[in-house]
This record gives sequence, structure tokens and C-alpha cells, in this order.
Amino acid sequence: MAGNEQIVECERMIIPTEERPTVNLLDVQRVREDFPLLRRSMHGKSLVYLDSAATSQKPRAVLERMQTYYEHENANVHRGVYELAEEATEAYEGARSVVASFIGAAPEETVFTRNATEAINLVSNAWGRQNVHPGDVIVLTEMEHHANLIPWQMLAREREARLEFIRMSPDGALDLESLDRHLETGRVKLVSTAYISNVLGTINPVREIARRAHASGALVLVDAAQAVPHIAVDVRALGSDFLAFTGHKMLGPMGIGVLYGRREILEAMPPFLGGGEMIRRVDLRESTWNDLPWKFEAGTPSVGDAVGLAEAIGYLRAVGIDAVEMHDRSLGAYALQRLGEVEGLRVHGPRERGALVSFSLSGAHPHDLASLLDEHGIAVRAGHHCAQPLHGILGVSATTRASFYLYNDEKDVDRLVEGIEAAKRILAA
Ligand code: 7TS
Repeated sequence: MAGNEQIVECERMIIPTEERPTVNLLDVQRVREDFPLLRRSMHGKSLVYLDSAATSQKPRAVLERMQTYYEHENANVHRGVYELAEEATEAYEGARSVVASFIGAAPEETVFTRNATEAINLVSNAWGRQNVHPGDVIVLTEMEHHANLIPWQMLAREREARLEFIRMSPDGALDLESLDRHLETGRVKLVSTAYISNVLGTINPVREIARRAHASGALVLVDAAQAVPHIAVDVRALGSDFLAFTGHKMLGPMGIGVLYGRREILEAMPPFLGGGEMIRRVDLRESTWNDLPWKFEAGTPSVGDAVGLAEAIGYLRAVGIDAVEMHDRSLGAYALQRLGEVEGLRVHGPRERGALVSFSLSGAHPHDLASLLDEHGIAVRAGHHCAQPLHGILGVSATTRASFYLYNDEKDVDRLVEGIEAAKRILAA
């Protein structure tokens, strides 16, 4: 039964609320000291940063590592014979190895991109144009970020393919029986799904989705932009063929993202962008392609950003990704409980979730609420969070979202709740 399997899939990660440790696994006060930006105040109040799902703040170690790179190691990579260029190349390829081992991949299966969006576009362009034909089907979910929707709309239009969607229960859990119905047609080429929804916080049963998709010959792409920062991700255990994520949501800099692809699949794919770095031999009319992963990295890469991302992973590893997961989940549960006490407030999504809550407050526009919270130094996001179709299904045009990370604690949630109560008084006046 689909429902039961979903529970089994999530079992590993879900700790029932009553069994959660009441003490924090992380020393949040110590963690906070590593993040210079969190010392800022806003409108005379200490900043409460609750928008890590949009982008995380960066620890000093990452900022210093990037500074050191530019002060001591900067040169273009892969092409210089002088020692400095070799050092830059080592820094870049060393960063790749760190990223690859963090997700259980091989370095040649780990392609640096600009962000998760570019990683998904790489697949839709390079793999999609080669493998998707008229009448074929690509299955997505109704909760996708636009990054995992628009590229497939563009491909489907070009290739005369069809998009289908895994349905959702009212609390935001995927209905895997609807996936089965699509797979039964035998036309599905790819199932592409978010691991963790950036609006609902749902943790999707991606391993089970991959098992079912593979049984019918379809490939699987996992958009792990909201997962890799918060939970241990192992591409082999998940069984995904592609996995995309983005450095700036996991303590790294903006400008660097990652596409994991299974080696045989990447080998068979044509390049995405053409130019320097991605070629082996070039004649005026014909060229041959470089080995993996460089075949997919045309032009000068973001070396400093890659080095920063590797340092961010070092930071997450030192804290312990399992400790981050437990912390984020218990904070998410605490937020759910506290927000549940606010009259007129409705939280969207399931009870078991990642480290974020999106909600609607009756009588308040999300933008007004977010502006009032800002006056209290509380940074939350308001809007459709780049998931407009999902908001249509929820029956709202926008929501307010608070998202948490390892530097947030229960006091931040309390400040949020106090801020909402204060905003309610103003909005009611
Ligand atoms: N996929 C998911 C699930 C996301 O949440 C995001 C960004 C992306 C892909 C795209 O990441 P990018 O680095 O390529 O832009 N999500 C959000 C958000 O929720 N608020 O701002 C960005």
C-alpha cells in the first residue's frame, strides 16, 4: 500500500515528538558566534533570521577560506603549467572531492554548476533533448519550486512531451498510487521531485519513488536544494539518477551549485554548454568532448565559490549533519506547536516536516505581516516562494514562511510568535 510504504521510507529520519530529546544537541549560542551577520540588529532589535530556506548565513570559516583563496591561491584552473595555477586547480578539484564524498558520489559524477536551477536545466537540456520524444511523459509533483517545473515545461513544449503530476493529500503528502497510474502507461521517461518542499516542508519518500520509477524504466531526478543542507543525503542509498542542490542554502557562497549524475548516464549525455574546458580536441568544424565531469563545465568555473562550499561542508561535518537534522526537526516541531497556539493562524503542510513552516493568518496579507515582523527585527519571507501552482492548490496567493537552521533556537520561534501577536493587534486596530 502506498501510504504504508511512505511511512516506512520516512521512518529512518522521523523521531516521534515524544521521543525527541528536550535538550538541544547543538550549542546554538556557540554556533551563532561563528556567524558575523547574526550580530546585526534591525530597526533597533536584534536580528532574528528566519529565511534560511531562501539562503543561509555564512560562518566566518567560509568567509576566511574564500579570502585566503583569493589572497594566496587564485589563478585560472586546468590550463596553467605554473605552480600557482596548479594550486588553484588542486583547490578546485579538492573541493569537488569534498562535495562528492558528502553525498556518497564519485568526483567524476559531481558537476559544479551555478546553482540548483542550472543543474536542473543542464539535465533538461542535455539529457532531455536526447531522450525525450513526442508522446513521452515527465512526472513531477504539484509542490515543485519553479526551478523544477519551468525547465520541464520548456522541454515538453519543444519535444511535444507531456507533464503529469503526482497528486498530494490535503496535508501535503504525495499519493504514490497516482505515480503508479502514470508509470503504468509505460511512457514515463523521468520522475523529477523535490526531496523537501520549500513551502510545506514535506519530506518526500524519494527512495520509494526511485524504486517504483526504475521498475518501469524511468529515471529519477531529486531536487535536493532543501535537503542536502539539513539531512544526510547519500545518492546511492536514495537510488536517484540525478540530484541537484545549491551551495548558498548550506552555509556556502552564492554562485555555486551541484549536479550529481550517475556515471553511465552522464557518459551517454551530450554537453549542455559549449566553450573552453569542456572539449578534448577542437577542429574548425568538429570537436570531441572532455572526460567527466569537465564535459559539463564550459568556461572558467567559480573556483573561489567551490572552495567556499567545501569549507561549508567541513563546517557541517564538524557540527555533524545528523545533529543538524535532529536540531532542525525539533525546532520545526516546536514552531509547529507554538504557531498552533496562535488564534486565526493556519500552518500549511504535514506534521512531520523539515525545518520550515509556511502559514496564513486570517485577515492579514502575508506581505503586511512580514513587514510588521521586520519592524521587530524578524526576517521571514512572504510570497509564493517560487511555487505558484502549489499556492493555487492551497487556495492562497501567498503565504508567510519561517525557515530555520543550525543557528536558530527556540527563543527565535518565541520572538516570531510574539511578533505575530503584536502584528495582529496592529492589523485589528
Ligand atoms: N529547488 C528548491 C526546492 C528550492 O527551494 C530552491 C530555492 C531551488 C530549487 C532553486 O535554488 P537556486 O539556488 O537555484 O535558486 N528556493 C528558494 C526559496 O524557497 N526562497 O528563495 C529561494
